[in-house]
Amino acid sequence: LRLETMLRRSIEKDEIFLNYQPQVEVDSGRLIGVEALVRWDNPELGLVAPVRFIPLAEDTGFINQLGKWVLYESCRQMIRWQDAGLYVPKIAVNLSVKQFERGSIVCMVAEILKETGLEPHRLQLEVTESVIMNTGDALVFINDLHAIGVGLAIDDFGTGYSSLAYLKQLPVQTLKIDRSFIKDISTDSNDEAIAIAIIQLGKSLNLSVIAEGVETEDQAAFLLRHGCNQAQGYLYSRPELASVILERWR
Ligand code: G
Ligand code: G
Ligand code: NA
Ligand code: MN
Repeated sequence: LRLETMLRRSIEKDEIFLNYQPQVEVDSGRLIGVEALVRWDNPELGLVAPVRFIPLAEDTGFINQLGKWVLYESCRQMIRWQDAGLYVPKIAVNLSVKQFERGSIVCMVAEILKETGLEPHRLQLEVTESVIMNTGDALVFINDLHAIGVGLAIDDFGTGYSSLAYLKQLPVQTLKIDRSFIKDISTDSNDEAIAIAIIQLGKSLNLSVIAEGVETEDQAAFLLRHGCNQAQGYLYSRPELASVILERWR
């Protein structure tokens, strides 16, 4: 309960901030985007991991406030980088299932884009398969978001259970291969087969595929060999502060 109280005050107390993890083109090393990852730094608790406070935020409804803050900050940061001379092509922002349940997600996103001036196609929303499958009106929301021009990526792809028939109906542009498949890609033949299958699926459905959790040159070489030219992971960069991104990529 105390944690909940502290979390509720975290935004007004300026304890919430974002890290950004670069997404790169594997062969050229070019920056193609960043993923925004929320952080909570409390004076008493120190840095609290998202796996601890996101579920709490979801259970208590605070996720709506938090999610809105994250979206605003992400879009604003894109403009700040641009003003400082760094053009980041796109930013990926995670959405939780509770944000879909609220219904007003589309209005909120449209308003934030308008206020910040970020072009809709430079915002990509990340949802997991379970979010899509467990939200009654997900298809409606997702179509509405598509209609206002924002992109959609399916996060942790391969770990859920979305049917391919369903996937085909969705206006999604990107599949993110879950990092659990990338981890042992060179040694585990099952993971290897799954990664290749997802890359092929992306090709067949005309979707872009990005691998997450890429940590080694071997993994990157594997991806290139199999036609996946987008990656994110510690090999390229950890999630960093906006200022660090600016220094490193400008
Ligand atoms: O670095 P990492 O520990 O940031 O992220 C842990 C988990 O928290 C990931 O599954 C990520 O998708 C999730 N996460 C990070 N930022 C956000 C956010 O802004 N909103 C939601 N809903 N989840 C997030
Ligand atoms: O669920 P989601 O895919 O949004 O989670 C992103 C999480 O993965 C964050 O916690 C982020 O810090 C973490 N992450 C990003 N790159 C790597 C990596 O190369 N290796 C590992 N182990 N984790 C990573
Ligand atoms: Na994500
Ligand atoms: Mn993921």
